[in-house]
Amino acid sequence: MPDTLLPAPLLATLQELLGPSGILTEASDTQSYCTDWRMLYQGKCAAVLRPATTEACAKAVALCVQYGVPMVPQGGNTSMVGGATPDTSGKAVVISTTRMNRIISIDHADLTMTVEAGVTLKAAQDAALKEGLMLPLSISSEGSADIGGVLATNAGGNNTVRYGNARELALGLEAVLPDGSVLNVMRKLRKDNTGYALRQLLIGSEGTLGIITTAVIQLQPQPRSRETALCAVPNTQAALDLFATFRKQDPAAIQAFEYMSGTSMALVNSLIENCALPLSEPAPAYVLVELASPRADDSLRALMEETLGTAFENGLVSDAVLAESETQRQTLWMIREEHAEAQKRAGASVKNDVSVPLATIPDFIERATLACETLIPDIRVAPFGHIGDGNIHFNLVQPEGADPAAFLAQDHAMMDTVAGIVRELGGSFSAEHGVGQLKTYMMPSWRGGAELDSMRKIKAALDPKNLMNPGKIFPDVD
Ligand code: FAD
Ligand code: 2HG
Ligand code: ZN
Repeated sequence: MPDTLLPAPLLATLQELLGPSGILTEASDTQSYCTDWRMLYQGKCAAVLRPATTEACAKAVALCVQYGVPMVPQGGNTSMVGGATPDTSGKAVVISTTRMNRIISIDHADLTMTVEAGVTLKAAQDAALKEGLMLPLSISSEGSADIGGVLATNAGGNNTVRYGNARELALGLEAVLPDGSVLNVMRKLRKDNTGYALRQLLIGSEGTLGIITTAVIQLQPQPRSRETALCAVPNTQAALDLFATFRKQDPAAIQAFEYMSGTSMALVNSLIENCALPLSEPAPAYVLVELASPRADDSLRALMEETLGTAFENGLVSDAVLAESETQRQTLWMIREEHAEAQKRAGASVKNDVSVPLATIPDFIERATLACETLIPDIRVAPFGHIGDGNIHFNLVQPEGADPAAFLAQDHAMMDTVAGIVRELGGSFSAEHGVGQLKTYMMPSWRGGAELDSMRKIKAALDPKNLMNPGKIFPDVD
């Protein structure tokens, strides 16, 4: 007998519908789907359903609704907020999109890609690259994160500063709604003001309003020149001033503008292989700036060198290294992209994925650092992030040698301390990773009144039985 809480008739019907590789019930097979990337949540599920088509997905959802079985949509399972992890009851099924993994077409006239939800972001980027195009969304987890997950979380990342979040890139969408019906808004139109933009409701809904199965993604021409530099800066204000300087010179050339604190960089340098600091000495903070252009001339190099030259003279930059080859560029990017992994290796950490108005970032970092160091002496305050978007990952790493569980027991105290300052500055406690289950407790105090009320009404209208990813975004009971 399989190890599952699913009613026998439902199990039999699902097995017939999905085939042998379309349903997993043994705990040894389902375990990895029930734990998040950070290992913060250890859930359980009755089964993992792996439909290979939208039609099979829709039928599976309708069956689950008929039997009252909760469903947890899952893509690459890289959520930073426990969004794709089931609870511990063992009653839910995880619905994984990994077998819906076809790149359907690339359209050179409209510059779009039509792609199924289970394609990894990296595979989609590579397919665009092969055709001389670019899918302009870049996140460190792109090798595992799927198109469906990226849209469901409205992911941001390194190129948001130029191209926007996932939301801005999705022109069309197909999704299985919580009653098993299929919403097909697979249009590739830039202008389409015909009633509500329902695709935008699904984007960023974190699996609570349905399962995204296919999407039309906006592409861009592949840049023909790129310049990348890692700069040491004396403080956060200098990082921000450097951003303003580049923006003044040529706002359209800024492809990425990333911030890394000295503390977070030191963790990368010491804990990740092949990520030594490529500068002569450590600095209080760093910036990774990338410029890109559709032109293949030297103008970008001149822009980078002239702007950094002036920044040296003005004291905004104390040292810098420019990538002289694609390999060097990738090494600089690896140093930036390994911050999450380095912090994972450093022990327990509490993540504050916040955004604040740009001008307030230095004040935010200074005040939040002081407040957290007062709360937990020896805490390692290790912020980094997408400073050009005002998005700082204000991450707090446990004191060296401390007990991880004791540190995590204070997570709400740390998150509330940081969020209090973010609120005063007019920011958001959830910038790009979503609310998931980690931050549901914050929703009533941050999104009260008509805003939370409207969200609940939309949820109740589409999912009256609360079966689609329950316990995510808002607490089931306040
Ligand atoms: P999952 O983790 O599987 O799911 C995430 C949420 O989406 C869950 O609520 C789930 O229920 C829902 N979901 C998944 N697939 C679907 C679907 N097809 N339909 C409906 N709902 C669905 N995020 C950023 O924004 N920017 C970054 O720079 C970034 N960097 C990261 C770096 C690392 C190392 C890691 C581990 C994570 C990072 N993330 C980042 C967070 C994460 O990768 C993103 O949230 C990503 O978009 C999740 O994609 P996924 O396929 O892994 O989704
Ligand atoms: C990044 O920007 C990701 O690298 C991960 O969003 C952030 O680890 C984090 O908190
Ligand atoms: Zn990020």
